Amino acid sequence: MLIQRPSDILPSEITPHALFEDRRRFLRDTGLLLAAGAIGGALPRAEAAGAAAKLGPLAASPFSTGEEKTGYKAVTTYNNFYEFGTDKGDPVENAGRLATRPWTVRVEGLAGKPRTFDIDELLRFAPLEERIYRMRCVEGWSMVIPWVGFPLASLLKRVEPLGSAKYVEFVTHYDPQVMSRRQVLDWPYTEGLRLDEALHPLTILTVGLYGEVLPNQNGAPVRLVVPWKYGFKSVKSIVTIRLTEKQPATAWNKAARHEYGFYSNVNPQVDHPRWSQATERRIGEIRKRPTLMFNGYAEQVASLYQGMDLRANF
Ligand SMILES: Nc1nc2c(c(=O)[nH]1)N[C@H]1C(S)=C(S)[C@@H](COP(=O)(O)O)O[C@H]1N2
Ligand SMILES: [Mo]
Repeated sequence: MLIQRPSDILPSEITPHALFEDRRRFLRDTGLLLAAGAIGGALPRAEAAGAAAKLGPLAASPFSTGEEKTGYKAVTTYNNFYEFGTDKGDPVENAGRLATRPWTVRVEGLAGKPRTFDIDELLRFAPLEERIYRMRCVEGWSMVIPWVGFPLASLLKRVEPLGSAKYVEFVTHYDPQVMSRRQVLDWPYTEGLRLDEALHPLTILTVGLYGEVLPNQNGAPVRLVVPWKYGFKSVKSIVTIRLTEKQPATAWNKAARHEYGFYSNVNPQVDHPRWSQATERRIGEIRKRPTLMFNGYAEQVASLYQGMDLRANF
């Protein structure tokens, strides 16, 4: 469907499948190879932390799916977090280097009461809920993840968005000391939502999964989850949330604008230029299952897009 002009070919090559970054290079680039050598090849592992702190008490959510959850192991070892390498197993190996304390999240822009929140304040900000959501990656796989978090709306309302605010921009942490220095994407990774999408009750900030504090590879200490959109909208390790008048640029759209649109709603009828989005493979299963419109959340979110051409606004 989308025809690429020659000038677009290079950025369009930047895809999860075309990317290659071997582990040695990652370690060398971040200076971890020496450190690893010094301790006899033992590598920093996020799970070395062992007992993740339990979160709770957790309220159950009516938005949770009753589908079988993807196992903890797969959820925490098969990840996309390109700042820590582009292979699925890289984040669990490398993200342990990220210090998640101290950490603040600045909520700013077109707001009456812009504020900086300490992460420990965010953990107590609103009653924590367990939200068991279907997640769908544009690469064609999906998972069911029991997140722990609270609606983004409760945080946004606290800063009192101005009438001129139409969008929300999310900026993530970037530290070349512990993250990849390869310009795989234009770091820091950024994303955006329309204000009504950001205020939708399904949109949550998550601080945990499986009842425990979020592992670094899943976006600690705080990460967005928007279950009706492709996974790349659910940005990890957020440091700034900005209310804006104009539609914000997004990291993947900047890298390949014909392939990753601003909306990125899960849509089995609109293929990625190089892959069908009609079916998906649930991690842990062999068979393919049909992908559902808005990832199965159409009843809750379709009205947000009434009258919009979802092919033009992909
Ligand atoms: N900062 C940041 N956030 C990110 C990504 C990333 O590379 N960097 N990858 C995205 C993609 S493509 C997906 S599918 C999900 C994966 O989340 P998970 O590893 O917790 O399943 O995180 C998203 N958030
Ligand atoms: Mo993804």
